[in-house]
Amino acid sequence: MKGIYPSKEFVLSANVRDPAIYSRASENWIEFWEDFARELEWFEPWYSFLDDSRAPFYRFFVGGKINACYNCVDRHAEKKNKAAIIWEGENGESRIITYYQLYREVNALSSALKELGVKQGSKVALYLPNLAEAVIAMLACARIGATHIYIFEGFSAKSAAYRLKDSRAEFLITADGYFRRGRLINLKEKADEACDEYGKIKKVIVVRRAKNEVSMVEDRDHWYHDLLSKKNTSPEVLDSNHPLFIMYTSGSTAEPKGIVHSTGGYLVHVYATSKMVLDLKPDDIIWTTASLGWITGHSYGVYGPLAVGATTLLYEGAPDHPDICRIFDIIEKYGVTVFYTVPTLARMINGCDISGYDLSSLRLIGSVGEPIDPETWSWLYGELGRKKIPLVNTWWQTETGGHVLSQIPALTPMKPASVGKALPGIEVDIIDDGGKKVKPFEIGNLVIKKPFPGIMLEINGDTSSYIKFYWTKYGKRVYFTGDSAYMDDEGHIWIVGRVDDVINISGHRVSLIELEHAVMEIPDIREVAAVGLPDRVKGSAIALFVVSSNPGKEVAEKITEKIERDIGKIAHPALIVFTPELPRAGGKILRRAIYEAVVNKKVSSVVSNPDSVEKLTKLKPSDR
Ligand code: 6R9
Repeated sequence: MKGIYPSKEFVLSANVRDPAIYSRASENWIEFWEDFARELEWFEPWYSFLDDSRAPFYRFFVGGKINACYNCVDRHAEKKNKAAIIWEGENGESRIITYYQLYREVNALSSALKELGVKQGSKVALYLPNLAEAVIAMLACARIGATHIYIFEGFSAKSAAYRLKDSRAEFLITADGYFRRGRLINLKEKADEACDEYGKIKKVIVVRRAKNEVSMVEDRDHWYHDLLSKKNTSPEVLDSNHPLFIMYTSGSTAEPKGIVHSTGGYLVHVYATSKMVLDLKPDDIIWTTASLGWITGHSYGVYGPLAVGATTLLYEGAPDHPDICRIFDIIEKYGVTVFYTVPTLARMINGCDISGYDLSSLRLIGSVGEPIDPETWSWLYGELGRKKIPLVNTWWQTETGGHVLSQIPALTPMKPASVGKALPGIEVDIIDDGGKKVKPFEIGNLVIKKPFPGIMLEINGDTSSYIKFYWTKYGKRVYFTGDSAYMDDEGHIWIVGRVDDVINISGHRVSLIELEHAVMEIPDIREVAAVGLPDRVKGSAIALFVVSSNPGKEVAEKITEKIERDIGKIAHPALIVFTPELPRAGGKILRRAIYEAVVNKKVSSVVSNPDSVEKLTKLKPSDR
C-alpha cells in the first residue's frame, strides 16, 4: 500500500522535518533525549540519563531536580496576554485563563493546600469533571510535590473508593456537581459516599460549579473559593523520579492498576512528543477531547501542551450535546488548530455535514485509544482534514506515559489506519511467543525493546504485578505491551488489538477487531463490539454487540452474511445483541466488560457508563 504524503505547506513549517532524526536518535540515543530534556528548566542537572541497575525499575535523569508545574506555568507566566486554558462548559459558559492568571491561581491553591496540611509526598485525589480548576489542582499538586490521583467524574462512588483506598489518598478535591447532557449530576454526593466507604480522607475541597445544594461536613469540607489566598508558593525542588501522579487503568485484569509516573522522565517524554508528533508550537490551540481523568487528558491535554507553552482547550460536557455539531461549533468558535481525538468520537462525527462550518484553522488531526477503522480514517482525513492536513494515529498506553508509535507528520507517509512507526528514541519489535521476529504481515506481539523516559515507575504498591504483567513474558529488558500487531514490508505498523482480542474458534485465530471493521462497513451500523464467549465445543463463540440506527432482524442478517463473506463461516456470530450504547473506559470500547457482564454477571468497576452493561448481566443462556 502506498502512503499519503503530507502537503508541502505543512512540511515547511513543521517542528520536525529532517528524516535524519531517526538515525540520529538510534546512533546517539542518550543525546537525543537529553537534548529535549535540556529545553526544559531543571533546578539541578541529572548526572546519569538512565539507571537500569534495578531493571525493570528504570530510572531516568537520575539526580536531576525539576518541577513540572514550574515548567508548565512559571516559565510562561511572563506572557500576560497569552491564553493557557480555554474552557467551555456544556451550558455554553466559557472562560479563558492566561498563563499569568494560571500562575496566580495555581499559587493561590498551592498555598491553600499547604495550609490544610498537604506536603511533599502527600496523595491528593481529584474527583472532578473537565474544569479549569481540575487543571489548576493538578498543577498545584505538582508545584508542592503532592502526587495527584485523578478519578474520572463518571465513576461510581464504589469505583472512586477503590482508587482512594488503593492509593492511600489523604485529601480530595471535588465539585458540587456538573452538567452532562443537560442533566445536573450531583458529584459531591458520590464523593461523600466514597469518603465514607474509605474512611481516611482528612480534608475535602469542593469547587462550586453547578451551584446545586450539597452538604458540607464540618472541619473536613472547604469551598475551593474560600480557601484561595493571595500568597505565592515557590515550586518544590523535586527529584526527577518523584511520583507526579498515579493513573488507574483497566489493564488486563479485573482490578484497576495504579500506574505511577515520574516527574522528569514523564515530562520530557510528553514535551518531546507534543513537539514531534502533534507538532505543537506556542501559537497552537489544541483540543484533546479525552477527559482529564484519562492518561490522554493528562499527557496531551495538560502537561505536554503547557510545557510547550501552547493553549489547551477543555470542554466540560458530552460532545454530542445538544447535538454532534457541538464539536464543529467549538473548533470554529475558538479556531482550534490541533484536534486530538478518539475513534469513538470520530465514528460519531463520521458522515456529518460540515459544509456550513469554517474549520480552516485545523492544521493537524490526531487519533488515539483504539484501532481506527479505515472508513472512519478516510472521513477524518478526507472530509474533516480536506485531504490537506496530516492525520497522525498515535499508539501508546497509560503505562508508557506518552506516544510510542505514530507518524511524524512531516516525515512519515500516512497509510489509512496504520499507527506509523516507532518514534525516534524508541525501539519496538513484533515477535512471536518464543521471542522470534515475525515476518512482514504476520501478526505477533508488540514489544518495546528499550526503556524510554515516559515509562511508568511501577504499579502502586504491587511490585509483583508490575513484573508479572509487563516484564516476565520476554524478561526484564523487553516490555510486553499486551497488544498484537503486524508490520508491512515498509515497516509501517498496524495494531490488531489486545492480545486477548484474538480468539480461537475451533483452532482458528480470529481477530475481533478485523471482524468489527467488516461489520462497520454495513450502513445502519453505528458501532460494534465483538467478544469471544466460552463455548464447550468450539473453544470460543462470537458475540456481537451492536449500536444501529435500525436494530432488528434485517440488520442482524446482513451482519451474519457480511461476516461469513469477509471473514469466513468459522466466524459466524453465535449471538447478536442490539444495544443503545457500548461500555466504555476512557472513550474506548471495553470489550472485556461485555464478557464480564454476560459470562460472570458482573458490572466491571472500570466502565465509565455502567448502565450500558447492566442489562447484559441479565441475559439468559437461552438468549444466546
Ligand atoms: C493512550 C491510551 C492503551 C491501549 C493500547 C491499545 C489501545 C491506544 C491506539 C490503540 C490502536 C491506536 N490503543 N492507541 N489501539 N490504535 N492508535 O489509550 O492508553 O487507556 O492505557 O490504553 O489502547 O490496545 O494497549 P490506555
